[in-house]
Amino acid sequence: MEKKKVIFSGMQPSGSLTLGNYLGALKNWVNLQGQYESYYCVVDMHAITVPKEPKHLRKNTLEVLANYIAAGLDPEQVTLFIQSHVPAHAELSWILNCFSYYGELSRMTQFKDKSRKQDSNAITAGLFTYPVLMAADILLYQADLVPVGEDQRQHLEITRDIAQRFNNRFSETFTVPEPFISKDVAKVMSLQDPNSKMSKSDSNENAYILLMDKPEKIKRKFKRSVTDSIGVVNYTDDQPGIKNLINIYSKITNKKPEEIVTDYEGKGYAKLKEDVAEVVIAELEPIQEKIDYLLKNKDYLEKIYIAGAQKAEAAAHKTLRKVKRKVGFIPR
Ligand code: AQP
Repeated sequence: MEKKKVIFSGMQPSGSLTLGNYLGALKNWVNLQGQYESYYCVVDMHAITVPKEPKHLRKNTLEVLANYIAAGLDPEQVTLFIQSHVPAHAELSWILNCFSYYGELSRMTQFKDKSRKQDSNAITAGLFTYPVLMAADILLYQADLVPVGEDQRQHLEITRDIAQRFNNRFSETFTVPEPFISKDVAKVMSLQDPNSKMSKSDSNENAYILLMDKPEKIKRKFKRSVTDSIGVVNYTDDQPGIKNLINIYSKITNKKPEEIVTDYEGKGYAKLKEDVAEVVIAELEPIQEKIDYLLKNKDYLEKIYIAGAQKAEAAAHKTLRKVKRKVGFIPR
């Protein structure tokens, strides 16, 4: 039997998951399960690259795991685990740090964006080397494919560069992964600034929809979403707020943007906002019921992440042993 291709991806528990995380990545992961050997991780080590309250980190880590399962990831079919439970991620990350360059890391858009939001004295080395830890996450599992949103394409490129550099310096060690970006999902943008992506760590809670937001909150956030003064529903870059609402609507209903524009001819923005809220609420309702159930059953979540870490650790160790030998570390 042909060996299944390997998939790895993860999300940060930097908050609870947003509609952007769901439409941009998680929904795609669910569609792919079964066809691949899949590892999905809650990347808590990435989440501490910016200041984070320990009690919030603990809460968000379990929430993200619950969100994964509630959205449809099946722990019987995929390996679900918490990054810090598998120390090989930190170990490989250090080694890869020594094969990554200051120049290439300085060009990362996410670093530039996130460091702009921090006090310049509070930008950590961890934030700077974030893409190297991400490379370690992926390369440890010899992943063939990494399903992420469009916003992560640049980090995937650096992962490929690091893998190729290491393979060229020593010998074939890492599978060079391909990004797996669903074509029909543009970035989901902030509801308050439609030129920036929707992010769970945004300081303005009206900017994002959380998978856990209750219907009234979802309606309110869409109602307040920033649009423009043109007043006609069009799918164009000149109307980024409306374009974002159409993208969300389209992704959930599978209707083409042009069809949606036709449906809203002569109707105002208020109607579009109401309808987008309705389809989002309907999509999230069954997921929310499961999230509530899972968060009341922490023992079950614990069983999942313990079993997941054991499986992940076995695969990760194989790669790490090889890497250590190649760089010249003496085995114990
Ligand atoms: N707005 C988005 N549109 C489409 N895809 C998105 N993703 C995130 N936001 C959007 C995808 O979700 C996955 C999770 O990535 P992450 O949690 O590791 O970090 P991130 O990309 O930095 O996500 P956030 O929500 O913006 O977190 P914070 O606020 O902490 O930075 C990735 O596959 C990403 O592409």
